[in-house]
Amino acid sequence: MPTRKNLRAAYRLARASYRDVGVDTETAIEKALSVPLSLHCWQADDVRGLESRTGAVDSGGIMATGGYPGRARNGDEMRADLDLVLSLLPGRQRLNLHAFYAETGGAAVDRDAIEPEHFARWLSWAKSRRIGLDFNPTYFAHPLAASGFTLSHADPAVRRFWIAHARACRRIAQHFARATGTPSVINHWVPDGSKDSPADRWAPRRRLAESYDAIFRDRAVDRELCVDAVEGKLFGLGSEDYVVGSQEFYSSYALKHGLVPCLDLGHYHPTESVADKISALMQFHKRVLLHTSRPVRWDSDHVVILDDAVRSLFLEIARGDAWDRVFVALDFFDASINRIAAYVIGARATREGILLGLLDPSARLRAAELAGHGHEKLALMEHAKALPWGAVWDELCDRGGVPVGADWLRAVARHERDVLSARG
Ligand code: RNT
Ligand code: ZN
Repeated sequence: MPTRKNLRAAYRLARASYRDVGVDTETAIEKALSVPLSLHCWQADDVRGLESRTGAVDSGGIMATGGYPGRARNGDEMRADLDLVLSLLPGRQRLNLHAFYAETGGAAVDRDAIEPEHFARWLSWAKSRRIGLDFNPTYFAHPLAASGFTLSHADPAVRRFWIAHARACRRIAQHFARATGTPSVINHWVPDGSKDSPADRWAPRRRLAESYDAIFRDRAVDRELCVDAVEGKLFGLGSEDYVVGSQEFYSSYALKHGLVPCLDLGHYHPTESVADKISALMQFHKRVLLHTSRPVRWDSDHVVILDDAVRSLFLEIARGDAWDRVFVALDFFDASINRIAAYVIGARATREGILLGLLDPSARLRAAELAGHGHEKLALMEHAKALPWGAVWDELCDRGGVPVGADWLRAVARHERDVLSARG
């Protein structure tokens, strides 16, 4: 572990290097610490949920693989793990809940009947930690999702069930917003689609739009408090040929209805750049929701690392100075490694990406480009890669009051020995 004196010395030098290219590291650190990251609760338990029924039903297009010991088995264990995670992350965090983490005290409450009271324990935990809550209807892992269709199902009774679920969820999100004093982002993702060439691509999309119309018609929900986002994708497990809620469907629907499009780093063709979509979508959309994830050959939801996709995504947000127009949320699940470490790695990598975006010498680069000096722009871009950002990141962690470097691993090892090893 570096001494505080060495950390400070390294930071001073780094600060000077950045000053040379016109970047103020102090401003960057302050801004990078202030961007809220919404931590997905579902890494803690491998996306199983807390309903007694789950396990037997199809996972619905997503899958956590691996058998590392220590998975959280109930809400209390999840919250205990999340407490440790929060203590190791610099900056502001939120918690992102899924509806099937309702705690009903053993009572069978189906998803169309959930109420704010079923999230009372999550809410009081969040309030005592002073963090905001985001939310997601759970349109998967349920018998009425087993066909692969939910809001776009051909049977009106099935659609009605999921519409009722979504309406219940929006009221819960609004309740969270009022109770925590911060708007709740609610993200709608449905697994709907087919494995093989459907005979009809039209009707499910018409039904999906109609179902959403019925959901968002609810006048009892204030859209300032409950911020609705919609997430499309290219394909999923069991929906390889056709996804009803595709990118075109959702960006158009969101634009027409003033909703927030959600872009997940794992939801596109491997050669598509999500970063490039930002400046296009944001000409028209006021805000976007970003799911940081890592697709390895497919939408595998690996733990986020500081890869090119993450870096270029936040570079675009920084260059467009769009921080007030994005919501950043994590979305990955890996059951093959320590789950607390998975959170810390993914959340730190996301915030590192944010810091790196803020440290970009964009003004210089733009000036070189405008002057027609392409060679100078390219040379500066290459130079920027070699600037000592690691020292700035260490300084950020230190100011954020959390372990520097990989020192957090010690706390994770202790927790594994004292807490996780006792879990069956
Ligand atoms: C699935 C979407 C969605 C889910 C979560 C659990 O492909 O990315 O965001 O991962 O709702
Ligand atoms: Zn996602």
